[in-house]
Amino acid sequence: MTDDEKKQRSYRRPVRAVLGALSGALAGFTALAVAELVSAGVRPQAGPVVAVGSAAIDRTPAAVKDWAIRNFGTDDKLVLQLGILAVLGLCAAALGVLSLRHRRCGAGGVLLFGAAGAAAAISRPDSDGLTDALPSVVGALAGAALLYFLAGRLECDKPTPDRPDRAAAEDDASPGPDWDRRGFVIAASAAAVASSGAGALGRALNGSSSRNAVASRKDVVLPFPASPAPPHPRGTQLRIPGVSPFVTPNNDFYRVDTALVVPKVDATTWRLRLHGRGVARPVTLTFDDLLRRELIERDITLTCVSNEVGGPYAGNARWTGVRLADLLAEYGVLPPSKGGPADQLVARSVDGMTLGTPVEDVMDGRDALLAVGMNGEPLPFTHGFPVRMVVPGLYGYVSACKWIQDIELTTFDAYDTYWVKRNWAREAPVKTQSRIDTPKPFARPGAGTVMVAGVAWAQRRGIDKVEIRIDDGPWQEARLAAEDSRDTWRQWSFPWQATKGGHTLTVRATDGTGAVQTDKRTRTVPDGASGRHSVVVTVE
Ligand SMILES: Nc1nc2c(c(=O)[nH]1)N[C@H]1C(S)=C(S)[C@@H](COP(=O)(O)O)O[C@H]1N2
Ligand SMILES: [Mo]
Repeated sequence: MTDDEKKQRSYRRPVRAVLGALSGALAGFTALAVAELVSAGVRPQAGPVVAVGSAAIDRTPAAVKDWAIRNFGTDDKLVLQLGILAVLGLCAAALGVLSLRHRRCGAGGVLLFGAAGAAAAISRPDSDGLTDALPSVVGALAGAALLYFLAGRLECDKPTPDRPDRAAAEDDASPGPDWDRRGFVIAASAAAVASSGAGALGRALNGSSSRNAVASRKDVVLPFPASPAPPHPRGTQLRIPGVSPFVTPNNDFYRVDTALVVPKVDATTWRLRLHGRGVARPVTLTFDDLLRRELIERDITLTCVSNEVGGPYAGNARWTGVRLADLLAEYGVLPPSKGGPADQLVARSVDGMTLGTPVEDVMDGRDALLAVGMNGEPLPFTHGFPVRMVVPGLYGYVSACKWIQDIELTTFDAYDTYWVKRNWAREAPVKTQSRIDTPKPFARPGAGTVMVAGVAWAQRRGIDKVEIRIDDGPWQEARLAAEDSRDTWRQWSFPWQATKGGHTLTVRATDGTGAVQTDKRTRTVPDGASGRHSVVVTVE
């Protein structure tokens, strides 16, 4: 072999590997595109990426979920999906390279991924059974067939000891002397075009299945509530830049759920089943049944158990809905304190989530709602359209079921809900918390009067006092904004005479029972973070 020939052979390897990787990636793309198209005929949620992503969410340890929420916030699902696609892309490329030597293994690998997707789809709590496997299976078959074919086009005679220089005899930097360049290019291009078409068609079809839901939401006219919320007292909203608005606009309202694809439920076909222990007359209600009932409107602050001290997962909205206690009573439910046999209300959503709420809390006189409206409009899809629960004083994961479709009366002994199975507490009343919204951490305000302001919450108990401490100084009382209700957060402000240098500002609240917010730091797991929020600033 001449030096030139050696050089050429060393080119061929990388070129071949690149073409192999490309075949793999293309096969992966085809598999996903075909799966997307098939999922349109089954259920959008049965598509492999959504199924695997949802299964991954279910199996994510609480600590990791917490970390994901902390770092990616509401983008956590986008990050997860991109992560899955990146991993799939790399694996597909690797299978492509593998198939250069072992065609069957490469194609078999694609089928294995399909099997994993199918298994994930079938194991979803909202799965319709075996048909949910179809998108993954059909997609994988298409991908495997394509890879097998493309790898065949790339096949060449490897140099063997008795024909050491055959491969080197070719004079271009192609994968091998016998590779079917024409066949490869034609097949690859055709597959790319066809897959793009199939994928786009699948996307469009999946989108149209949600069109009815969108239309049904547009058609909702919320009746005027029989019991409207009183207007906000004057002075609930401070005029201080940087403080969280008293009412959180729907678009800014935090979102925490496990739904990789936001469920789009058609209100006209939606049903709510109420059944279980102590339900004298089980019933199935329609959306119109709910709207025809007496509606109430209440301001309620919702908080997530995953909210860190000082974190953003709290929001305040004006909710419209049916008083859940009245509805339960009408169908014969008694709270445990009056001899009712059920102490847990399990709410199930269309996406298979389960949340367990103490029946006693729901029926103790607080305004637990089956909400249909949020800040004057039908619930946004992301916040549970058409109907969700809202229970003042309890963290969202034990009370605020979105996209609800089933209420079962049972006991805490008999059933553990989704997050309880994952080591979160069975019962989780909201802990008293306060947050400094302004100044922001590491701000550099000028010396003189600096307005320190924020919000504090202790739903059901209310906020009676907020205090601020500068460095290790004494606690000084902040000025409280007007209280709207015991179930809403309350703004506060403190004019601080700031002196030059670094300072630590700490806040603590006292709730309506006189209890001072603890300084004992705990993690969010199992029943919500405790401790006090501090902000470090440098006064210039
Ligand atoms: N169906 C469903 N409902 C759900 C959840 C969920 O994952 N799925 N998450 C709960 C949690 S943990 C919280 S804090 C609230 C958040 O409601 P939001 O997204 O409207 O703010 O919804 C609750 N309801
Ligand atoms: Mo939550």
